[in-house]
Amino acid sequence: MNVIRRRGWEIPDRLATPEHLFFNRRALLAGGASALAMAPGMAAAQRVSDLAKMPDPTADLYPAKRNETYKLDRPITDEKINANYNNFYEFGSSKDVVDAAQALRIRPWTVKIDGLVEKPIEIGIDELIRKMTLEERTYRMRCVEAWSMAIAWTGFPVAKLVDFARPLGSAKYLRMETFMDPKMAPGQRQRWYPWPYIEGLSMAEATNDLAFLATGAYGHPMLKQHGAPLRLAVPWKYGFKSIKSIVRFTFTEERPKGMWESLQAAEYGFWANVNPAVAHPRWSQATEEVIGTGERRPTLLFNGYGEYVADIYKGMEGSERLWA
Ligand SMILES: Nc1nc2c(c(=O)[nH]1)N[C@H]1C(S)=C(S)[C@@H](COP(=O)(O)O)O[C@H]1N2
Ligand SMILES: [Mo]
Repeated sequence: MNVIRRRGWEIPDRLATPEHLFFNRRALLAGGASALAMAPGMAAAQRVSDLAKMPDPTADLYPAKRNETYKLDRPITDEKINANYNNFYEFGSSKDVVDAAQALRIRPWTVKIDGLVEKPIEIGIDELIRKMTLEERTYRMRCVEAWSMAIAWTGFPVAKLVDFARPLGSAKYLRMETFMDPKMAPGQRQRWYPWPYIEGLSMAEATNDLAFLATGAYGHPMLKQHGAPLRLAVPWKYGFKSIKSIVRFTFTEERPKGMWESLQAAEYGFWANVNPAVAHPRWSQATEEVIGTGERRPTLLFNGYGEYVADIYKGMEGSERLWA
């Protein structure tokens, strides 16, 4: 009897349980104030249109040469679909954040590297990017909400940033932090989220060749909604680990606690490797909707990247490797 027609990439609600479901109830309790806070002002709109005219200072580095090591088992998701279906809670809790995300100011952009390093530094994004050799990689991306995409990222391995940072032997984890600017990002005015967005990797994960810092996608500098100007891509882990718009890398001895982990430790564990055999506490992870195709496919262990990353987790089987 269901006669509602959907485009392939619009997942029926029953299949796509959003990361934030639990918190929506609290949003409702908070009343209309949050809805008002989300309305963009005229000044912001003006600023956005001015910025849109600014050329990207690294545009000449694109497209970068593709590294053919990482092959896809499906076509690359059309950019128009990918660019209009995003999780970026700083700009709203729906998938439709593309307009709101245009308020993100991506220059000047300073990246801080600190914690257990020989010498803490701050570096401008353009200088950092030019110190690295950009390459293109095609990766799958699997969101814990049970949808997936395939993307051509441009960027450099996290391992190169680690080399550049010169961490001390005592560093066990890499903690990453997104910008914090509630004036620019209306989602950050919603105080029930413990902003800023934080994520972390163990040093073994961070230095695995698959761990990638993306500065662009689809052959050009990154669109704002994808987490410009610097965003993590760890394709064997659930999407929420791939933190966007990073401003700080901190090497730590203590395991960092991600924003989602702080909110719901039982659902968004530190390790959170893609595993079809272990259900999220509220839904199965056995299959995924391939955005843009209407197709459902079986989800693969480590999202199909086991040959590169399984060794990292030897001996951790059955532990908190999946859902904390
Ligand atoms: N700072 C920040 N990073 C984030 C998110 C976010 O809300 N804020 N969402 C995460 C989630 S849940 C997913 S699935 C991916 C989505 O990336 P995409 O919009 O480029 O597909 O970004 C991740 N990184
Ligand atoms: Mo996600």
